[in-house]
Amino acid sequence: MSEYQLYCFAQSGNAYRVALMLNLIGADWEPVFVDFFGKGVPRTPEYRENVNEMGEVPVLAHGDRKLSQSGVCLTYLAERSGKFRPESEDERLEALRWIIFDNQKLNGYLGPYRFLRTLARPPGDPIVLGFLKARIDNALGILNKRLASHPYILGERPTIADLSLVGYLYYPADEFGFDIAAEYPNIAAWLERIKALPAWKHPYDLMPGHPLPGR
Ligand SMILES: N[C@@H](CCC(=O)N[C@@H](CS)C(=O)NCC(=O)O)C(=O)O
Repeated sequence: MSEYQLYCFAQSGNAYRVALMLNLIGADWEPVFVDFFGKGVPRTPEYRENVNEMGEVPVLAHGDRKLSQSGVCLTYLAERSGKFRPESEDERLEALRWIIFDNQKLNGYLGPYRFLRTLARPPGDPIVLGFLKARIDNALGILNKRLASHPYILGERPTIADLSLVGYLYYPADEFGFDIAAEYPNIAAWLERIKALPAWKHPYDLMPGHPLPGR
């Protein structure tokens, strides 16, 4: 068995953050497929009892530990590997600030937006989609402005803040109905910088479950 197991599925940008980190640090890891769309596994009592009481993916298993919340998983891997780690107290606080912003306001809206627009059956209410899109545009504008003066979120090198923020941003534009890279040039350049890191992989090449059966 590999050292790390990641409970995940290909369409989850929340899980992609951790899968990407594991790959970039060269960890010995394997995915554990969670059937989210077919069997709704995270909603089952067994999953909540044995894997994650919060009913979410990702979960990072390491020995006796089962960690959830991608920001916690990224922090754990950064502490253990020394890679993508914010170093000073100021850097740690700054990384945490961007990870919380990301989880709540950027990918925290972008993931549900894509889900309701493209993956849910039936699709979401247009009024809800419109609300989410306005919040997403605001958050992407904030990120694009930050990246005008910073090659990476904290400065000159990539950290877990970057790996959190890329969560959903490599998925195909047609899944969102708008092209983030085309609309936000600083985000586009930053995505290319991260994509150039050795061992970078696309979410659909890193995690199981793509394409969805029958789609
Ligand atoms: N803030 C969490 C979000 C995790 C999350 O919402 N994961 C989705 C899958 S992409 C999920 O499991 N949703 C099930 C639910 O909310 O009931 C993280 O970063 O890990």
